[in-house]
Amino acid sequence: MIELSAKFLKIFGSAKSVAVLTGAGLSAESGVPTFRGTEGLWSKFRAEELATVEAFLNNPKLVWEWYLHRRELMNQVTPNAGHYALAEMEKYFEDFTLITQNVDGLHRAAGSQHLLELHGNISRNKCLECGKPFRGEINLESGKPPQCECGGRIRPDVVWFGELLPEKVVREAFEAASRANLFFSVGTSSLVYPAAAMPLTANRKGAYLVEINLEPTPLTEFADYSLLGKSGEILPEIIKRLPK
Ligand code: BJW
Ligand code: ZN
Repeated sequence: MIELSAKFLKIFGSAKSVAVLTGAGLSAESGVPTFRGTEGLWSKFRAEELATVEAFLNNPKLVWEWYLHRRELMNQVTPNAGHYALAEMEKYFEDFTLITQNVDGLHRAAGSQHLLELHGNISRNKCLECGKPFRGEINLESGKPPQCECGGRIRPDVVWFGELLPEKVVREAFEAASRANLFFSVGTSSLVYPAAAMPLTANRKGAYLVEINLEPTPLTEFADYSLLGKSGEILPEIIKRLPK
């Protein structure tokens, strides 16, 4: 049983508007590797080598191999107790927004409805030039990824460094952060913007800010309440304390 502060429980029990931002740490207990850290995806490859348009243009085959490898992995994993707890939390509040940086689709699989995917979704493909969705097979045997009818190269529908996030999604996320009474930041290193600005916006507009992470992050000093530990253990404990 995890000790939870009385102040937090009071706010949790009376909040009308709740927003949650999640990162790779939430899916770690499902077996999806995080990005940073010694076990992270980028301990072998540097981000700039793979998660930019330049990297894709320089070596589309390498970038596609990395994404197909991760897609394969993500096809085999299932939501964990943290994903299910957030899907459950949604039912208790009049206004609830789940904002995720994750591209793995696990929140949807767990049943979350009001979900904003900031960095896209790894299961989709689109054209690099015209943005049109592509539903065909990705076959790398020829050494060249498929092309769109416009001649553009097909790429994963995720957001790389230096690219703009989907406009409507970001706008709705900042709106949800601005009106929240309570904001949770869960399993994210709080290093990547604009996502990292969302908890700060919420806090500046008056939300009580809770951080759940294995370790302190640059956000921790701004949090009203920091819970150190696994999100798959802490979130279910929090849900148990909701008034019936
Ligand atoms: C657990 C746990 C458990 C583990 N329980 N916890 C200088 C200053 C400010 C900004 C910039 C700057 N220079 C450039 C920028 C902008 C840039 C940026 O933020 N860079 C920073 C790194 C400095 N941002 C962008 O480029 C964004 N676009 C943009 O800003 O457009 C405007 C613009 C245009 C042109 C120029 C400049 C600006 C786009 C960002 C796109 C991010 N894309 C990625 C890849 C997605 C595709 C893919 O999956 O391959 O998104 S990067 C990667 O990082 C991925 C993630 O969503 C994102 C965040 O990572 P996350 O989720 O926080 O994971 P980790 O691994 O970092 O952390 C995991 C955490 O979990 C850790 O803290 C663990 O402790 C914890 N944990 N197990 C609880 N069980
Ligand atoms: Zn196209």
